[in-house]
Formats: sequence, structure tokens, C-alpha cells
Amino acid sequence: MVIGIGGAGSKVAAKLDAQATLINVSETELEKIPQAGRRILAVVHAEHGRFRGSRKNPSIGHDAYLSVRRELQELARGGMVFSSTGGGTGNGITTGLLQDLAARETIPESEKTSFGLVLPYAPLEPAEFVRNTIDFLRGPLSEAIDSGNTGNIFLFSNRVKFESRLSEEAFNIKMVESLKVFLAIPDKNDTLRLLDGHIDPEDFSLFMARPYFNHFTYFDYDPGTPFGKQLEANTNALLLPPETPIEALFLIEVPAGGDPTVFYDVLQHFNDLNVAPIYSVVENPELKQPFITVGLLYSRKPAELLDDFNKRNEQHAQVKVRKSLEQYVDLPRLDVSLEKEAKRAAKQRGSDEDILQVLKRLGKL
Ligand SMILES: Nc1nc2c(ncn2[C@@H]2O[C@H](COP(=O)(O)OP(=O)(O)OP(=O)(O)O)[C@@H](O)[C@H]2O)c(=O)[nH]1
Ligand SMILES: [Mg+2]
Repeated sequence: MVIGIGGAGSKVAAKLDAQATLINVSETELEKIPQAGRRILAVVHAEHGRFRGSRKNPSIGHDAYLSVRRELQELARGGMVFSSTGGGTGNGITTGLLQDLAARETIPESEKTSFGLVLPYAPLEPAEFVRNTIDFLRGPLSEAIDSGNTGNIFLFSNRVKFESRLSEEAFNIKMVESLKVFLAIPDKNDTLRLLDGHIDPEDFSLFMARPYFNHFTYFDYDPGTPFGKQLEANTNALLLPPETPIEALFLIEVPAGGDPTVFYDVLQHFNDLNVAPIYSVVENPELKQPFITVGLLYSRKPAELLDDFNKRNEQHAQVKVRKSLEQYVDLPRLDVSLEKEAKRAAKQRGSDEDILQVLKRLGKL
């Protein structure tokens, strides 16, 4: 079962599966999505959430979780949940679900839930989104990972959306099409002629049930170039970059009559990293060149993820403050304490109080 929670989660889930179940506290947002299997309106105790969503406040989303708790736990069993980490509804409801999963003793592999999380692009998205994400990574996600009770976690990032100035719709399609390539692995094993190895649906589900981050990618495979180099050059820009894998899975499709032994180099690459991958080689007559799809499972402590985020945030604030000192331009709202940053910038420039006074006068603090 595919489940979408909140605005981004629902839009992405519905694109992946027209039968997806969508959950939101906002009736308007729920109705805006053209296709869905089911729509569930989560109820917020306080009147405010009803039509306007959680207004970027995860505690409102968390409050609403209570109204869908049982049903969501049931639906999420063995399924995939999509949510953004920046808003109030998706973040808050997913927080409730993760906390409940973390509290369970053990969860059988067939019942694990995978999570597709959409992270904001810190430099260009509002401060609240970044702050909510930080709280989410540090709290519920961290706990759930430590419990080992989740399946794969896919960390999508809105970076490409902002850097390439894509429309939301175009970017959502891009994300979903990309994920579909990875999720098609068991089907391709079923329908295409098998030349070596085998990944059956059970192997694939087991892989998806591992409690690690999943970075998947795919590209035309050139047997004449070291695989490691190709992998490095072809990481999936829609996901956060991977760490050294703990487990891996790959599918190589070769053209009709293509060399079915090209996979040994890939195997060797992972063997050098002490990883024994699950793999298969199939013949795809539609291809002119070998094509590889890889899934890398890695573990990244939420604290490290958080570091990445904080660093970006701080740089962001520093740059903005410096700009305002130099040009007195308008400052958008920032997530890192402006006063602290202004003081730091002032110190770096050798003067202290004056600049703070100027900023205060200009209404920047
Ligand atoms: N890729 C992508 N990101 C989205 C989309 N909609 C919102 N976002 C991102 O998701 C974050 C905001 O979360 P939403 O999912 O809109 O919020 P919500 O869960 O509905 O919560 P509230 O609206 O605050 O109640 C920001 O980082 C947005 O950039 C979308 O359709 N696609
Ligand atoms: Mg919303």
C-alpha cells in the first residue's frame, strides 16, 4: 500500500500509485489531488487546522495523528509512506507513526514500512521547513532507525527542483519516474529473459525491509570503464548522496546477444567493499547498450545528517547577514538567530556595537 501524508507526500504518492491512500488535515488540499484510492481526513482537536492545514506546525500534525493512528498503522504495514519533512501535517503525522514503530518490540520483515521523505532545499526554502526537518531528523527518524523497525528510507531532496527551476509537477514526475525504475527490478526479473543470478519479489522485499537509507541510481553501463567511477559519476541527484554501502542490489540489462558476463566487474567492485550484493542479469531486446540499476543501502547517523543540514543553514544565514551589512538589502526571515550571526559578522569586520545598532535601526533584528 502506498500512503501519502500531507501536501507533498500526497502529491507524490498519488503519482506513484493511483490507488494510494492520502491523509491530510486539510480537506481542500486532499480534494485538490485528482486521483486517489482513498482520502482520509485527519482531525485536529483545535479548530484551526481544518481548512488551512497545520500551517507548518508539526505539533498540529502530531495532534491529528491520534485520529488516524490505528488506521494508519494498519495501512502502513508492509507498505510505503511518503511525506515531506518541512511542513506541519506530513512531519507531524509521520512523527507519530515513527514513534509507534520505534516503540514496538520487533516487526517481521514482511510488515516493515518504507519511507520516502522529501527534504527541503535549505538555501532557498523558508526557515520553518528547515527547522522542522532538523527536529524530524534528530528526533523521531533517529529513534526509528535505532529501533531497526523501519524498512528502507529514501531521502529525496528538493535541491534539483530549485536549482533547475522545475515546476512542482515536473519535479514530482521526475522523482516518481526515478523511483519507478528502482521498483521495477522484480518485474523485470519476471518478464525478461534471465541470463544470470535472480532477484525474485521476496528478495526484493527483503532488501526493502532493511532498516537503512536507500540510495538507488541507474545508468548506461560501459563495461570498458571501472564500475566505481561510473557509479560516482552517476549518483542520483534527486536523493541525498550515499555513504559507503552496507548492502547492495543490482540488475544489469544487456541488449539481445549482449555479453552476459559484464556483471563480474560490478560484483568485484562490491566485493572490494566487503559487500555481497544480490544481483541478476537479464536480456532486454529494446536496449542498444547495457543498463544497470543499483540500490545502495547505507547507514548515516541522524546526527551526521543533521550536521549537513546545520552547516548549510548557518552558511546561509551568514551569507545573508554579510550581504545586509554591505548593501543594507532586505533580509528575508532566517532560521538561524540573526542577532548571533550579525554579531559574528560584526566581529569578523572588527567593529562590534555599531553594526548591530545599524541593523537594529534598519529593523533587521
Ligand atoms: N517535491 C515536492 N516538494 C513539495 C511539494 N509540496 C510541498 N513540497 C515541499 O514540502 C515542504 C512543505 O511541506 P508540505 O508537504 O507542503 O506540508 P504539509 O505536510 O502539508 O503540512 P502543512 O501544509 O504545513 O500542514 C517544503 O519543503 C516544500 O518545498 C511537492 O508537490 N513536491
Ligand atoms: Mg499542507
